[in-house]
Amino acid sequence: MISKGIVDSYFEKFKKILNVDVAIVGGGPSGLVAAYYLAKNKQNVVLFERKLAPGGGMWGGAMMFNDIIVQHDAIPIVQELGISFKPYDKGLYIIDSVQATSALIYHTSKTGATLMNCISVEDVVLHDDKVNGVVINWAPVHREKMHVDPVVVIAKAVLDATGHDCEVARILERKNGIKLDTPTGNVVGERSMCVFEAERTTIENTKEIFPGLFVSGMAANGVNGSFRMGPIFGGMLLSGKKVSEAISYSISQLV
Ligand code: 48F
Repeated sequence: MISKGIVDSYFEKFKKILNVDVAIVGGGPSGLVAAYYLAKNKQNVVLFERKLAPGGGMWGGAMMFNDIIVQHDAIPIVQELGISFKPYDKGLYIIDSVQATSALIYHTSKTGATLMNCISVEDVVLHDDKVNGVVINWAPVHREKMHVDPVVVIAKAVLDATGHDCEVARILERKNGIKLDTPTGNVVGERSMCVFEAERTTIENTKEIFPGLFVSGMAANGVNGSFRMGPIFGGMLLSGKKVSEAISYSISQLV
């Protein structure tokens, strides 16, 4: 009886995410914030995270010292999510990384986004020269290198929020010989650490890089050849919010 309840409920959820407005790949801070605002804006959104726990690089603070820094500009998002913060220096605030990450996950789910953990995105769906979905499989299938065919999820827009690896953009480029909206037309790859410059460009680089494919967070800097920034998270939060607005607008323009 208990197992039946879980199986019935899970497959009900699974059926609902087979055709969505937005499919987000990666449950780090930028992907979670994007999912939160898209769900708040009544989009049907699913987020795929290959690990057991969403949260990406936010849990661990700096070298496992579990506090993070957020800039003044991102404090309205922090307040909206009910996360505690304390002033530190010149427009910078300190936040407990475990409280921040769990709050993000909780509010994203509670607002109506569907979070699917333990699932990896291994490819995109290309139709009429536009990305219109993702190809998924169980994360352990990939880890064990099992030869098992995947399942397809159709989406009006796809977000690559996979962090430093920019996995979705790399797959799209490698398999299809297409040009991305980046300085070289390819995934340029991230540069070394340059904290405040990287924070600024994270937001600047947050955009649609190919019809139907958007990038946020560290993936936005990675595809565009910008710097990394370490345990400062304002750019990630603002990037997630910015991309949610770009995606909502793009969907509103579809006939
Ligand atoms: O790296 P990550 O936290 O992404 P982000 O939102 O934030 C970056 C910061 O955490 C930090 C930083 C600081 O400011 O530089 O690194 O850009 O989270 C990315 C998530 O995507 C998952 C991965 O497990 C991680 O949780 N992921 C990556 N590739 C896939 C994936 C995939 N193909 N399918 C599913 N999940």
